[in-house]
Amino acid sequence: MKNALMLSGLFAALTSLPAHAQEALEIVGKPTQGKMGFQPPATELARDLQSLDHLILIIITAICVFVIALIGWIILRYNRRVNPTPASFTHNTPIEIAWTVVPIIILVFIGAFSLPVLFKQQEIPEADITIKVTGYQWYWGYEYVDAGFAFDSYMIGQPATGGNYVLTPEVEESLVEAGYSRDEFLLATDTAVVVPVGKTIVMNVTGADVIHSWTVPAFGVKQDAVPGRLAQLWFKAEREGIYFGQCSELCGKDHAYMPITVKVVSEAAYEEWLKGAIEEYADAGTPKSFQVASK
Ligand SMILES: [Cu+2]
Repeated sequence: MKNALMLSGLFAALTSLPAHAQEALEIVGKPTQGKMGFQPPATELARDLQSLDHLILIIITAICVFVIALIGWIILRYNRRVNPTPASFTHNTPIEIAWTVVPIIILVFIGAFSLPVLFKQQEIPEADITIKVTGYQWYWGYEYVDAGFAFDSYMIGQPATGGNYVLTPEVEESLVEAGYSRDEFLLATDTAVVVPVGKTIVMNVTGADVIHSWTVPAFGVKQDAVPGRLAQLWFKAEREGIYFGQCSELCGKDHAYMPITVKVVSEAAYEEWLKGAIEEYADAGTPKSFQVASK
């Protein structure tokens, strides 16, 4: 028994080597307590989405100010005291034309900026790396299609990793061991999607049981994972770091506990990780149990 323990410890130590390649990674894509706004964009898609959001925010603010000013003006200028004999006309053709045409112009203007962003998301470019992601109740499975291996990814602290959804000292220890801190509880997973910086990643997204949604805010991607369908999304991360996401389609009782961790690393670190991962996962198919070795 002791020997077996020692052996498994040794195995864990050896096979966790690939993870070392990304240990110094900065955590970039993460929600921040008490902050508003977006996470720092790490892809062109996220930048486009955020500028579109800013543009629309300006437009809707202007519309709201205009409408509130109109209401204020009417309250002050046309109340019963100030204006005892109201006008009795019911039509005003120029105004009716204006309030039809002006919104059309505003919508076409918004469309001119939003549709190109939508098309950019939806037109999937040629992939440098293809990953199939499957949503399960309640974790994600990843398959590196070109390299022929697959692994599952559980939130650190959920039952499959020996936790009970509570930040106990043991869970905190697991977090630290995997290179995170207690702040990343509910975000960090035991295994991470590792991708090289500056490469086009195409994710084929599906669900195994119910609808999930694979979302990483800093990448500007969100795609429903629907059982029986294969949807696609793409991203090209521009900055090395760790990025967190969440399942974003209510999928059952543990929906809140199936986060997403993506590590964007240098090409050399990716190659190194890939070698280790191929060895570690090649024969495993899609592992269904938590593996100590796969932090
Ligand atoms: Cu979910």
